[in-house]
Amino acid sequence: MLNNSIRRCRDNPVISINDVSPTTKQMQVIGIFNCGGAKLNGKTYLLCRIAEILKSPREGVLTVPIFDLHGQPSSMTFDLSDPKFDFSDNRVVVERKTGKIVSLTSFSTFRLAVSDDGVHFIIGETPCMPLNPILEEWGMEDPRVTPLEDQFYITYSSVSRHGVGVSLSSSNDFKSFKQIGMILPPANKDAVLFPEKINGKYYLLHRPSLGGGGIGNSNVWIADSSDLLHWGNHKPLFDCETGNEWESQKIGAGAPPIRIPQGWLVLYHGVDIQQRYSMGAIILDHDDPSIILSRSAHPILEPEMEYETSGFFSNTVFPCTAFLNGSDVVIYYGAADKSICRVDIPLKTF
Ligand code: MAN
Repeated sequence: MLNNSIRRCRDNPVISINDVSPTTKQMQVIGIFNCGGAKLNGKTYLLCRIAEILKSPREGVLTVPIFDLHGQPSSMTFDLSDPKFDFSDNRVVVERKTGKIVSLTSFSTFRLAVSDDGVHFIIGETPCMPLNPILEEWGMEDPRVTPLEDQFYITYSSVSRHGVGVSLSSSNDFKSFKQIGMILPPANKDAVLFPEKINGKYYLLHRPSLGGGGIGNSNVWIADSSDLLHWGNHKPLFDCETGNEWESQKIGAGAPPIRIPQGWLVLYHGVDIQQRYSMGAIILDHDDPSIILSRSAHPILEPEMEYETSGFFSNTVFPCTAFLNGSDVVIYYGAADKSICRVDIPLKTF
């Protein structure tokens, strides 16, 4: 059901494939979507994930850019009719015999988008963040940006044959970036940093991907650190076993927490059994963020518009950025792993 209090931007998608140039002439952009964002000098900066493939010489062939073991640009080619592989999940190539993911179907890097009004963006023509060819052999994904002390910290997924882990970089101007390194090894993703120290410690939400070994679910955990590099005191914080169908498969933190009068507001994504991604919210205690004060029973944003229900991975809304703007929360989200959209939601909705 469309909720009247939420206002999707009339210009949605605010950023789409047509706005982006491929990294090289041989590449083709297939999506610009999940983005971390920050405000700086009155402008909105979005670090956007772009997914690319290599143009194929013929129909029925998929060529994915990767880095080889020596850190040199390379590629993997698959015949889409090859019975050895299962291509039914658009995002990955699965070897039928072992059930293992042997490749992604695209390679992701980050582009910077800048706007004066939060709706019209100018997008950089080349990837803006350096890449670690070993840890990011298969790309870098889903950035979240947290303003903290005098820096912007970027948490993101580093993807390689070794798995998906969480890396950290920093910048103070979005022109140069410092790679800090992997802070949580595989399998982990969807990490968001709190924008303030709490009782002298840094806090992080993260999502270990469990379930593969048959024990546990993909739930959201909390950890703390005194230096941003070494994380400990890991505790499960909230889970997907709520009885709510829309978040029954897995959940992951979305945008970095924002301080509202009631506590820390955290937007997250919940996934149902049909792999439909919706957005929920949770409020954590200001002084002890391991205390949950309230949680949405129903999704606050669901895939309903055509640009959300149909795309590279259809039926997906994936928030990674939220700003307070007067009495509204402005959210940027990836729509169907294809484009970037904006929605404004009154704070009172939460
Ligand atoms: C995973 C991640 C996201 C992606 C969703 C939907 O959670 O890879 O980047 O947006 O799936 O495909």
